[in-house]
Amino acid sequence: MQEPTPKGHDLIVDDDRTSITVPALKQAILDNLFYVVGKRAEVATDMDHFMALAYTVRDRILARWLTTKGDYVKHHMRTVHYLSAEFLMGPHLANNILNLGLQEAVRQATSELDLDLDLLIKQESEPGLGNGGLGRLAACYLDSLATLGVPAMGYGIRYEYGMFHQTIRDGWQVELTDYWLRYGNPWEIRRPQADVEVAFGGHTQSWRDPFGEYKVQWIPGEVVKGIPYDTPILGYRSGVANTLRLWRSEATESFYFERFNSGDYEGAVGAKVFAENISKVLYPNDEEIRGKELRLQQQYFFTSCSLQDMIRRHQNAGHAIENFHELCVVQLNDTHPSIGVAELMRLLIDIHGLGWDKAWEITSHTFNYTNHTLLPEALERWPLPMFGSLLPRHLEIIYEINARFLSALRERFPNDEDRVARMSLIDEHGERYVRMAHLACVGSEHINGVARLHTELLKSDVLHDFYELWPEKFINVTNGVTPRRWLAVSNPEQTELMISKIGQDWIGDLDRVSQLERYAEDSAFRADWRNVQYAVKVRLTQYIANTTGIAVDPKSMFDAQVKRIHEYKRQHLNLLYILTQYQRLKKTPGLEIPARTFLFGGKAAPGYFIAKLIIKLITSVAEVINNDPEVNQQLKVVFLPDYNVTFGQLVYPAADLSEQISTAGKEASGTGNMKFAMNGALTIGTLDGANIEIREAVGHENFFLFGLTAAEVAAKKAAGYHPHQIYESNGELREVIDSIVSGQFSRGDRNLFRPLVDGLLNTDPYLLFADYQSYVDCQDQVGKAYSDQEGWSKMSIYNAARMGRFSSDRSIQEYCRNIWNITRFGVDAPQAPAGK
Ligand code: Z57
Repeated sequence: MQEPTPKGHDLIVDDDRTSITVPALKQAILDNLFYVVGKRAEVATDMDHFMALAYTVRDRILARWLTTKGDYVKHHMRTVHYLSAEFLMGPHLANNILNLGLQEAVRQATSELDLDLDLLIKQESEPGLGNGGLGRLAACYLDSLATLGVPAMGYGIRYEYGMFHQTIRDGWQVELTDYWLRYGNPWEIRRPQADVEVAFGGHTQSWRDPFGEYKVQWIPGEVVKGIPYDTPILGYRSGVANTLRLWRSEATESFYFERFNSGDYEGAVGAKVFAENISKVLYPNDEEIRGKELRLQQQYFFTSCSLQDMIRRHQNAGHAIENFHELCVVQLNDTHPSIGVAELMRLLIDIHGLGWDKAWEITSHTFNYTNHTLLPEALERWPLPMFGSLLPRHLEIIYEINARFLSALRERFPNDEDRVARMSLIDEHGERYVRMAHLACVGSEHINGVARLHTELLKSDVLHDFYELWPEKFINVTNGVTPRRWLAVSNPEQTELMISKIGQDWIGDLDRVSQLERYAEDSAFRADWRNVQYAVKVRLTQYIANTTGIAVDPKSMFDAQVKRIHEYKRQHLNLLYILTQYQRLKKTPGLEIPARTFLFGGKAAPGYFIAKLIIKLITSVAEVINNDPEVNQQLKVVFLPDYNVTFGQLVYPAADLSEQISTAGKEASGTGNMKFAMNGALTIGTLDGANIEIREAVGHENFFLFGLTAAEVAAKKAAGYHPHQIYESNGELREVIDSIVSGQFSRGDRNLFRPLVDGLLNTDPYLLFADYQSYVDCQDQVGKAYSDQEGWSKMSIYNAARMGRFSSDRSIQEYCRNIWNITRFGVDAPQAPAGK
């Protein structure tokens, strides 16, 4: 090894840990393998080589990371703090290599070492610290924040066990735990010196101080420690690396030893278990929160850690607490961190000695709230007794916020006690609850929905009272996804073809993909486009064969629905069409329809029986159809187990058709819809969430629309909806339903799918029957359109070329301008070194 180069003030020095030449990278991989992993090359496994490469890449991030941090402090930059209970980052290695501009150099270096880069990339187990859309959105936003050079930090929980792994046994979902840290995590750095304490339980005491001021002290029952683990988040060739800071809960030595030394061994062990449980496991429920106390502990834990950390860093940088909101802005990702409103008040008043009014001025100018759902069951409420025993001081503060809020409300709307009861932070109808969305609304400067329709429905419906009171707080920011991970990393074949025509600037500025439009009319390009699509489908075909043993034909249309399994997303509507086609083929053998492979992927919440039954129905239908020689040349059905980010990177590029078929008014935005379309898939979808805006962008003629609108859905429900009548009057639907009930897909068991079918016949809350005919007709049109390959390719290219608006870079620019009031970014960022 060469002597280390002496380091000056500039952290970016060209030595064996920062140089990006191929010989230096080779040397660094070997060096890390020996000194960090502790293995000789002769005996090293693929995992060892992955680790060595990951450390090599991390070394090249560190100077950027520390420089970025220093710059934010030095220039007193207003900083975004994105608080989220979930960050679904996906594997880091390939993304970091891309963002550093090291793709070619690393490929060369590994190949000269006789290592297979793609194999090494596959070794990384993904940090599955999220359920679905909400957690993945947070990850895309971190990517864009760093790319745009926005001073920002992500704050969350370092769950020891992330999203469960799904296996399929006998057609049913079975959950396995995800111990993602088993082989170590090369990307994170533990920072024990930045730990904080978080209290729970106990009671409060109040008194008057010598000046007659009312003071409160919280005497907690338990105290735990939060230890931060930091992961660098690189921008795409921006030279910036922001921080994702995740908190791990541990026992405080003092609390433990106090009990231990006084002979209370059980108490000591109990305190340790209590503390360590908090960051142990991610709740695997998407869109439904039941009032579990551990979940509230998790929310308070990471929110308190993060706010204390923000205050400490603010003060360490030499700023007065009174200016907190000028330098620190907080984005609440759903209501999960909304306890932060009460916690910041507590910290400012009880710990930092501010008066109520000043504390409220700071708090209400710090927070902003993003709502992600219209489903009533997903709006968080905590039973008052539980809340009060876990967070007694916060309940007092919430009462005081509420008292002031309601008295202002009564002034504005006199003699309207119904309104007061509807808007109160406390739900008093029967059992009492704390309403977290109301706390978030009252404590936030801005409230935003995640797609145009969603924001309109928030204003007209779910948060209508708050909109009437504070119309200026409401704003829409349509979601976006990062083109780095979802195109450049996951679809290198299409990326290369695009670069050959329009260069590579679009990766950092997706509006520029519009340059691709003119190639839609170029038949030679369309042929190239189809060849690329075919190659990507072959990749997925091999993966499907290896994991499920099912042989699918890459020449068939790949029709994909990958997302959490939920009734409102209507995977079972997709099934109704598959069964319709099955019945048609059985009746008319040789019927001309283009061959289709239906791909499903997604996890069901472990306690969500109907969702699990939908998986069982998919796998049961798959078994019958795939093994029926009369139809299996034209129809294949595949359920891909353990759908996750890594797997999404394989599926989005390979799909021809994207299923976005939620009941209108139920999907807040959707983001998978964007990933598919960017990769050139056409969408079959309802006028729901961001589908509406995607359809506008790509052109109505390049989108397969069906179904009722949100307004029609509401009207139909109001008028009295009778699914049974539709069943009676629609012959094809009746045959399909009858075939499920007959036991044809359950080895004669007529009861297995009864709960699902009965739900549809009796109530059908998500209106599958109402949309059935429209969906079937639309799917038939899709089939026809696919037979015209030239026409299909045109539509596909127009989709890919018109998705610029759905880059998360655009979303983040809107947040900066309209919500965070951040104007200074990019310009202060150090420049990336040259290199592709
Ligand atoms: C979640 O993934 C979403 C909303 C929630 O309230 C919870 Br809890 C989890 C999703 C929405 O369902 C999607 O429509 C949306 O695209 C995504 O959040 C990101 O905004």
